[in-house]
Amino acid sequence: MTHVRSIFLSDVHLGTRACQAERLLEFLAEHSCDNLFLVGDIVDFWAMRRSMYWSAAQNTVVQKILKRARHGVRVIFVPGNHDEIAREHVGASFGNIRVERELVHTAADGRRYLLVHGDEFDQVTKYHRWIAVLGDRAYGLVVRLNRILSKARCALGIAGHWSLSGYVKTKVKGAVNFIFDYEEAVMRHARERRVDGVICGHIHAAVVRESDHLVYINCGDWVDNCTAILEHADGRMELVRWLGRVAAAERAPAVAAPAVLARALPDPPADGVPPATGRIGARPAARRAA
Ligand SMILES: [Mn+2]
Repeated sequence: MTHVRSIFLSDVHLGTRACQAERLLEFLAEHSCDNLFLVGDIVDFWAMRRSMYWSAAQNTVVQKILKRARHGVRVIFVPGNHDEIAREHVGASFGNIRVERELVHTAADGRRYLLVHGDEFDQVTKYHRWIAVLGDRAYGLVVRLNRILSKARCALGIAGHWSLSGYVKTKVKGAVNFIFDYEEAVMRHARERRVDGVICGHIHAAVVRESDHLVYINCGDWVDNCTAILEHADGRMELVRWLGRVAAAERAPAVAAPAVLARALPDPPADGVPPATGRIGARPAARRAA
C-alpha cells in the first residue's frame, strides 16, 4: 500500500457498463491518502436515464469512498456535466463528502491548483449539448457500420477499399484540435484565477504538463484509460495509469518531458483491440490519432 497526500480521480462514469469499477477498486486498495478529490463525472446520470447498469463492484466503489470520508480522509466532490445534478448542492456535505463547484487546492510544495471538471470549457457540450449526447452513441455506431459495410462490399465483389472509419479519422483531426482548444481555454481560465496550475477531467485524456509556468493536469478516466493523479508528500504530481495488480501501476514522472509522458500512455494498436493489460478503448484511441 502506497500512502500519498492526495488522489485525484475524474470521469469514473459509475452507472454505465463501460465503468472499470473492478480496476478502480484495485487501485484504491493499493493507495491510501489524506485527500481524495473527485473531479466530476463520477456517477453518470445521463447514461442512467437511458439504461442503468449498477454492478456490485460499482456499489463497492461508492462504499469505499464513503468509508474513507468516515475515517478522516478529506473527500471533495466537484461535479461534472454527467453528474451536474449535484451542482445544486454546492456547499453541502453528504456523508462527510463536500460538494464544491470549483476549488483551489494548495499542494505540499505551496503550488495552488484550481480544481474544476472542465465541461464549461468544452465548446461542444457548452453550446450543443445534444451533439455531446449523440456523440457518445455515434462512435460505436460508426465502428459497427464500418464492419457491416466492408462485409457487404466483399459480398458484392466490389474492388478497392473505402473505409468509413478512415473517413471518420480525417474528421478526428478535428478532435485533436478540440483537445487543444479545450486545454487552451482551461489554461486561460487558470491564468485569470492566478493559480499555479489546474486539475481537470472531462475529455478522458490524462496528462501532466507544464508550460509558461502553468501546470495543466488532466485526471483522465476510468472508462478507457484507468488513470489517476497522485500528489506525493513533497507536492509532486504524478500521473498513474493502473494496469492491474499483476502489471502494477506504470508511472510517469510529474511534469515530465512530453516524450516521457508519451511513453507512459502508449498508443493503442491500430486495430483498436485493447492489449492484454491495457484498457484503451476505441474513443480515446480515435481522439489520439493524429
Ligand atoms: Mn464531463
